[in-house]
Amino acid sequence: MATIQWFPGHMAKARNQVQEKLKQVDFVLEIVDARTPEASRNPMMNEIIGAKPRIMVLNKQDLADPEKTKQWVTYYQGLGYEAIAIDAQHAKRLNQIPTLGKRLMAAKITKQKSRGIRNPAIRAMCIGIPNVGKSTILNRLIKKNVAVTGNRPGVTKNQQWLKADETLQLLDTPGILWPKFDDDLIGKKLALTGAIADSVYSEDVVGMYGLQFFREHYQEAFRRAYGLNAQDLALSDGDLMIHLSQKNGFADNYNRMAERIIFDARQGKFGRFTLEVPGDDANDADAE
Ligand SMILES: Nc1nc2c(ncn2[C@@H]2O[C@H](COP(=O)(O)OP(=O)(O)O)[C@@H](O)[C@H]2O)c(=O)[nH]1
Ligand SMILES: [Mg+2]
Repeated sequence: MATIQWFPGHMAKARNQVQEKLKQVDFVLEIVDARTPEASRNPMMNEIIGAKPRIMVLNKQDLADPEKTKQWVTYYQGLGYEAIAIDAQHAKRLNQIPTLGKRLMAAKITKQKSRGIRNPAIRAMCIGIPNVGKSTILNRLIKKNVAVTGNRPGVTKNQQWLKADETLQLLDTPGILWPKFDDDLIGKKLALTGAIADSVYSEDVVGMYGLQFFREHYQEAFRRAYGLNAQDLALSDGDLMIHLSQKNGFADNYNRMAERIIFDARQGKFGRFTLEVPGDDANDADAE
């Protein structure tokens, strides 16, 4: 894959902005794509969030492999975070986020109550790379409860707080960090799931990654989707790409077949999938 630049200047700016906002919240909703939880995290996320309590939100669970999503939730809980898998477009599990937040902040809420504060408030912000669903989650969580609750003493910048419920307030703008896609494998995962723009990667490389991944990990779904027989599946990756290209009428235009594989993966033609499991990658930020 053509190396994609990861501009240190841009990163520093985004990081500073997020760190400024972090000072105003009690905890963080770190949003990741359940199909690729680690690749869809900024590698400096832990450093940036520091000791702030956090809820790992594995979004787009509707597209991910349910078994692997469970593994990820357990994995993040094992690291001491709250963790929940949701589908931002459906309210049911999403509505557990305020409950988790209150559990995470129980000590603070108790303290406020003991000081006579009748309606304790806890504050959070969403953080994540582009396209993981931050805006969708925020909008869903606040429903119609939009409310300006004014600035905190000592906070100079105008900051809007939105009410998820009587206790949980959310910063109106999510913190956006960039993925680190100068790593080949991370870049391919982000491209296949549509997290990065189609213009910044080579579809032949990403399509081949998809072919290799699905034939290895979701072989039955892949076989069925393309009507392959045992003989086809015995072909090398390269020969299988050629075969598929011809079978689909693209002749020797393999790039078009590669594009088709990417498209089909995103459309769910090979079923729900997850590209990584805990501990199988060098890009695992917590496993140093
Ligand atoms: N299938 C599915 N799509 C989602 C989910 N959450 C968000 N999306 C879609 O993902 C895309 C990016 O979402 P958005 O909220 O704009 O992401 P942001 O860049 O992090 O704010 C949009 O097309 C959403 O409709 C989800 O849970 N499941
Ligand atoms: Mg957004």
